[in-house]
Amino acid sequence: MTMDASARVLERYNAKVFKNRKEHMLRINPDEAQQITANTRAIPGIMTNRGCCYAGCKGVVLGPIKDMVLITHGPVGCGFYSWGTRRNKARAEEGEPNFTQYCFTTDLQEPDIVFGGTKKLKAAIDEVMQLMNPKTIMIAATCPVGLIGDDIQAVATEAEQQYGIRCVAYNCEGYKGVSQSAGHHIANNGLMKRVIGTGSYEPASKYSINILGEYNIGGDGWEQERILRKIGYEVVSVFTGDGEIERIASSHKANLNLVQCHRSINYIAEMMKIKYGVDWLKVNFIGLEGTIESLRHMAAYFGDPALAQRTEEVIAEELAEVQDEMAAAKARLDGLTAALFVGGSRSHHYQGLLKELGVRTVLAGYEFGHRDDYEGREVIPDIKDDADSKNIEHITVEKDEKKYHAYLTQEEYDKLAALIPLEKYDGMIRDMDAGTFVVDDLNMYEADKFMEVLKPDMFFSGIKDKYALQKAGTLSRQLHSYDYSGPYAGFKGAVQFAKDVCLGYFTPAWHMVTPPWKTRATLQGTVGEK
Ligand code: CFM
Ligand code: HCA
Repeated sequence: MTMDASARVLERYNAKVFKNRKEHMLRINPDEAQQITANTRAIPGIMTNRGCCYAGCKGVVLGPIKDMVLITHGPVGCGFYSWGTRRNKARAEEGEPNFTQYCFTTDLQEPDIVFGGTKKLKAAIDEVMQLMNPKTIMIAATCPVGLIGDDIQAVATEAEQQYGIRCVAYNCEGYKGVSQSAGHHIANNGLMKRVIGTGSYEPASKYSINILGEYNIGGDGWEQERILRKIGYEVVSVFTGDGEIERIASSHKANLNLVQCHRSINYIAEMMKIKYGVDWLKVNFIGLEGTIESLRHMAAYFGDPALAQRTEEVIAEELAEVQDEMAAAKARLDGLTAALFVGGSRSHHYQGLLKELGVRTVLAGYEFGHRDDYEGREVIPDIKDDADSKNIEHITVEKDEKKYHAYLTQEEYDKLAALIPLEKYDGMIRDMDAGTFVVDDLNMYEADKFMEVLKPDMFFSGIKDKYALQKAGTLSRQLHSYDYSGPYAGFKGAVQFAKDVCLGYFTPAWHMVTPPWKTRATLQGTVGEK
């Protein structure tokens, strides 16, 4: 394991691909301000792990909102394969609906592509109104809709007039941008323009907060809310795990925004800061240290000694409950190594929790992170680093009679930064050990090859590569879906994670698999030979 780990991975590429992929890899050197290429198009033919713009808009940001109907306007596969595959949990509020279990799609067929699909979309809205009678409908367009030019915005406006509901259409066609990230941006813009600021819910507490970028995967959001309520905070809304339209609509009345996943929702945090003056704080409720630090930062923000004291009481109480189990897990896992490859912030957030369990991260990367996720905000303002934004409508936010775009030029950014203190935060690179590797948009070939060279004891990734990695003899846990476990956030979540990693790592199954590199020099051939 040396400098040439990435060189060995790159050696099979032709000159053009070599040059491209080389810029997406680096070896951590804390003495340098390191830069990485990110948020650029994947090379055609490479088996990238990334998803599409529609996945980011419909699946990630809008999908978890439970009291609205979300119609996929496109061929049936887009709706079907994004149905129930992300583990954003939701339960209905008393007397209120939970539509997240359903799949609504217009099922576009060839004649619709030729003659237009808006008729089908209108019919779908009528049917939804008849069957479900929701107060809000959202529409998410997939690739062919953009290509044939269906005016989904007009259909939405018409539905609003006809039914007196809120109907928001998103042109989040899959091909837009370079990854899911463009879809996050489009979804954020729509929520800002059409939902936030329209609600009538009044927060009761002066310690009122929103949690942004928390999608309640495996119940993570519920665990965070439990801790925050115990301290005395009022959670006005969560974006968007187990989310409700009316609360999201009233979120501008909260006193502070917490940003858990920065990648998918920084746009809303920035826009709410500009438009409503709601400050935001970067938090990380993954890992004990992360959770404790985040809670202390929140108390410091509100500056009330009683709140700070209550925070310390809750921390002590929660820690006492989990400390023994964490120590026991650490005793078993200490000295192991891990690789992490997830979409965005999790590859960073989980490193702290792993460290608490004695597991060192030797390789980490994001599917679609931007440079600021790697390098930190001081290095480059995220808002301008938006290769995926070329096709995205930008919202204008007004401040002091001047107009700012939510997607700012450097000049606009500098002006605005002088006007309001924009948040700074560290990227992943700065938190990693010297000599470890960072790879952006890791592909299947590179994952195999890095496994061979770095031999991490466990690989945290997603469904696309989990079984290939596992058949190669290494524990692979899904950090997207938590392999149907969780929650992993907060104090209790940390213990659940520790237990799951122990169970996985110490299963006797590994003795029955021989990693390919033990029997041959390359990865070609059958897996599992003795
Ligand atoms: Fe944020 Fe997420 Fe992530 Fe993400 Fe995702 Fe996800 Fe993820 Mo999958 S919003 S960037 S687009 S933390 S769905 S809940 S697990 S890739 S690391
Ligand atoms: C998405 C959703 C996903 C996919 C997970 C995976 C999720 O990107 O469209 O590839 O295992 O978390 O459900 O990231």
